[in-house]
Amino acid sequence: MMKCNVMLRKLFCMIMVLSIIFTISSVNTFAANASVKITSPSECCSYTVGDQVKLSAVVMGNGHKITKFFVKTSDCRKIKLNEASVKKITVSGYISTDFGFSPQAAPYIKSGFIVELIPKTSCEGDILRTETDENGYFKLENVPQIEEGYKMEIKKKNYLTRYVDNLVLTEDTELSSQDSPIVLWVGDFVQDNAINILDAVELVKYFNSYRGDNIYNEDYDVNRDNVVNLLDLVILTNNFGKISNDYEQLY
Ligand SMILES: [Ca+2]
Ligand SMILES: [Ca+2]
Repeated sequence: MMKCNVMLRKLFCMIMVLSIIFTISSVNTFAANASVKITSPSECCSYTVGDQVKLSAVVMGNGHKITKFFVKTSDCRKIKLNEASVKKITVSGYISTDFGFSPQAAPYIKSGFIVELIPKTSCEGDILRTETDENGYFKLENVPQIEEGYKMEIKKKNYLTRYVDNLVLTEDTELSSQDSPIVLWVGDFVQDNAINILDAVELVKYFNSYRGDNIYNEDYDVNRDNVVNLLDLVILTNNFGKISNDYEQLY
């Protein structure tokens, strides 16, 4: 009886393995340039037999999805499904702001904008992140070209976060140029996606302070001229009342 159970178990395993191989093989017959990838939960994870994974056949190039498969395995082996060969692209651009500042202040103002690409259907570990250099330039390389696209967030301390809801890219893309950068508005000191009286109150706490004195805080020296004064307040006032949703959708 025991021996019979072992035989049955081996037979069952073989059937399951063959069914997976057959399924993947059959996907590849849909088109010469089709590839198989895991669409759920994510191709970046390892799977244990018994997990349910969702496979799809994708024609690389135009991202058209042909069909979907569900594969359910149920024995005790641990398997690793290889990452599908997904086209990788480069996403770059320039970010700046809209108020005047000196050339000496430019590196401080233009650097440090954090750019994140967040896959619309994958796990958090897949978030791609970089930040701008002193010229406001950023570049993300080896970005998987996924048909579902990305959400993009651009943020920096004291700036109003800018969101892009749907970014579908199929080739290397420069999102903005040095002459026409993506603009972020300054003044969201209390970072709640709105520039309002709460932010003004914070700035006023440091009003008329100079670099080197006890009150000065460069976070509130918006134009980085070593003094927190009326100029900084005017810049804030120009953005007063704005919320993140007021940004134009970029793409
Ligand atoms: Ca705020
Ligand atoms: Ca200032």
